[in-house]
Amino acid sequence: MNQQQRSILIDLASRFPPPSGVQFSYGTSGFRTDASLLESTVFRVGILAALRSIQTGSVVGLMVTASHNVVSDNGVKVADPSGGMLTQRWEPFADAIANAPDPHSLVQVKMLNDCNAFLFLDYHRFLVAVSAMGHPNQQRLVFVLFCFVSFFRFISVSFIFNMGKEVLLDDFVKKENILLDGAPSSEVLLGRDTRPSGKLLVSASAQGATSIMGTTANDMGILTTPQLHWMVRSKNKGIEATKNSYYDQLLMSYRLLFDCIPPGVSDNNMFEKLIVDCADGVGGEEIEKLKARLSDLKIEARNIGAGVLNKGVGADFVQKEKIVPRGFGPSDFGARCASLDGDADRLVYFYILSDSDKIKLVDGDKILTLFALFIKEQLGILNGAENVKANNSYQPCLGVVQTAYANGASTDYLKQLGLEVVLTPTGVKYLHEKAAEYDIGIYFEANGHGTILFSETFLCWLDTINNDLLSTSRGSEQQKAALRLLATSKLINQAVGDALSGMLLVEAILLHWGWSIFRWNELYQDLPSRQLKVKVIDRAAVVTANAETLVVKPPGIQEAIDVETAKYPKGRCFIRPSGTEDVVRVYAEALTQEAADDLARSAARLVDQLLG
Ligand code: G16
Repeated sequence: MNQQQRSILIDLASRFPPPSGVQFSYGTSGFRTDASLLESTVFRVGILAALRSIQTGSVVGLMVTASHNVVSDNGVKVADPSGGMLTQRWEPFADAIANAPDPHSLVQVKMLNDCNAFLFLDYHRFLVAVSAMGHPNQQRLVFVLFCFVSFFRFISVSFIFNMGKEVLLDDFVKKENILLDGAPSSEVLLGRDTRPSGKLLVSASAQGATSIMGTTANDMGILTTPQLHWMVRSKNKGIEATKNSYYDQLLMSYRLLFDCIPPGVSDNNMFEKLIVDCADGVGGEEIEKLKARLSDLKIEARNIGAGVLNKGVGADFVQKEKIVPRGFGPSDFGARCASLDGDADRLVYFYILSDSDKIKLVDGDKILTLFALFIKEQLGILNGAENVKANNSYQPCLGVVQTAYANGASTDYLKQLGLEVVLTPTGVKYLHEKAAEYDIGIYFEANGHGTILFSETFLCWLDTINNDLLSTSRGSEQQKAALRLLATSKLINQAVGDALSGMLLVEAILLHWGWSIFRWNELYQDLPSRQLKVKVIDRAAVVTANAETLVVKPPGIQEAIDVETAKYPKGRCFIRPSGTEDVVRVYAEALTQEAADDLARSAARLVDQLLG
């Protein structure tokens, strides 16, 4: 790093001092905490995003959002050039840069100052000694001795200090082979949700990104998290990265699916409107844009921004509390409803049960199941085609990825369908990585965060099959199956879970089969479950293994949970530290709601006794 770059960084970084006594950690989905503590962090993540852009020679994204958290929180995460989450290899660097105590510790060798302090001490002692001596020979002797002592002290002090300390950015840049001098221009796309703190934080992150010479920061304004991820991916593929092109792609592929609906399918569902709870977040404005261009689906958007973000509304609230969100009531009984979260990367469906504030939740597991059934059906139809039979050396591999939160009934159902089901720890970054190992990988968290990934190999194969079928049996069910799969790969966000694109795919599939939300929900019956959160002094004290199904630390707690779980038929229970809130989460499942509630409460008590 050259001197000019170093001084720009020190100068700018000193305008964003970190708050004292706060330890930041790049959690499940980036850094998240009270917005008032985040300025230095977003500035530094701006630096990180610029370095990642230089290293990869590609556009990188930076999103300021705290998604489902309360409105006073905010957060920041980085979208890698693929449009997915920041490579996990860089997370320790993200932690280190966010926690560096002062601007100098980012780029300067602090230990030299310490060495100077030692030398100053020596010089002071030397003057005192010389002034106490009368004879010049004695003075010369003291002078020579001073030089020796100082020299050895300098060497040893430098060595000792250098051993433990690092020049954070310099060392990282070297280790990651990032060529700062003469690097090609780099670009960071910035986005934010509707939180009031967002504007200031985006400005700080832009200053961080542009503090790395040659980097441009492009503010895309207020948008959904998945839109930013989509734009990063598109821009790096040479596709226009605007909201308009995002909607063009979504609407074109939805239309294609709509046009491929098999003849004779009941259209009962077609004219029923879908009511969407937008969590008073960014989804409100975006769904209005979608509605304006969507003629084949009636949507009524509620909670579009006038109320408090995520308060009594949104996908997280609906999924955890299983009660009617604000703005919905008995008059909506029987309607097909959906909820987005604050930054519109999660989607759940629900319907209102009569005479109560209770809802029937149709969660991420059910969305996954719907998608899996649809894909499986299209692959089955395609397999019947002569061209495919003739060239059956390639058998696309379909896999499903869930977390421990997946309802046991959903996992059983998916396995009965003959699908390969894998569990990963919570966090899209883990599920996405696993799903990318398949030709078609479907991943969903029960909370509604997920998507379908299609491999390049599969898409090339599909293109060839579609072209063959076009010339031999255009308009056949087989060719339509190929088209449906191609359209699905364009409709569903390939970068990250996306409530808007997921919602359009759900709607297209329901239309395809002529299914109501009730029919969809009947696929299997969820086991009753309960989720709780417990405030603890240090959530990091809980360490888990086996995709978070087992507590390794603190000792004894897993055994105690096992004893409790054994009391309930079909009982299942686990605890894990949240990566987005300062809590330990508890999940329990059992044969009855009462049993699931009891089990969750017992586990929460255990957590409270040991860690609260
Ligand atoms: C983020 C992650 C999700 C995760 C959720 C809750 O969602 O993207 O993968 O399930 O946090 O995580 P935790 O239980 O660790 O707090 P979002 O929608 O808040 O960005």
